[in-house]
Amino acid sequence: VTPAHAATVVNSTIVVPKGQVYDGKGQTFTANPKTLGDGSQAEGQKPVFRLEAGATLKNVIIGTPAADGVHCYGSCNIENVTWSDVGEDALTLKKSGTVNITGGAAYKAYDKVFQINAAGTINIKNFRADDIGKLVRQLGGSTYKVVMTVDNCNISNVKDAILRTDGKDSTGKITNTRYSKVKTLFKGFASGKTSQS
Ligand code: DGU
Ligand code: CA
Ligand code: CA
Ligand code: CA
Repeated sequence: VTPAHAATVVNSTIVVPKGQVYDGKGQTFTANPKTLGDGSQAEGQKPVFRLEAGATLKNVIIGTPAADGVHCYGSCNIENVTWSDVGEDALTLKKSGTVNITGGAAYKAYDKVFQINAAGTINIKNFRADDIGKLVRQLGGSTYKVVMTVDNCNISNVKDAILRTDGKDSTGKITNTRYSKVKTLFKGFASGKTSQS
């Protein structure tokens, strides 16, 4: 019998097919550093989970090492997922779509938590983040539009910015959120593209 507290070591990326729900039931998953990546800042690591368009990942703890976290190939729903020690980054939008993050947390991200590599929307709600570089980063130098919203979150110890873009059309909105020791809320947005209340 596997004790409830034992982490599952993931040797090859777990794929959640289009439109399906993967419920981890509170289990902890860690990357095999030899096959997926060691969770350092080295690029090119593999994800622990790959979500196809419309997939949902819920009730999962991603432990350490976390490699390249979660990759979303289109819209995805992330519910009650906690990264206890973010690897290279926590989640990447690889193809256009909407990422909804509801509940959960991310800790110890040396640089980025959510990396946005395609046009789309990221909505982050009821989330906790501590000891991170940035909560959301639109791919450096990219000019497609990304809509970023943060609502009812608790964010602390941010070395760079909560939301960061280089895209002139991208927007950032932060509502009803507590923060402490955050260097800046928004970085790189065009004037009039951010709001906070
Ligand atoms: O400067 O290296 O987007 O992790 C660009 C960065 C960028 C990576 C990548 C990723 O290409 O951070 O998804
Ligand atoms: Ca990266
Ligand atoms: Ca880390
Ligand atoms: Ca990455």
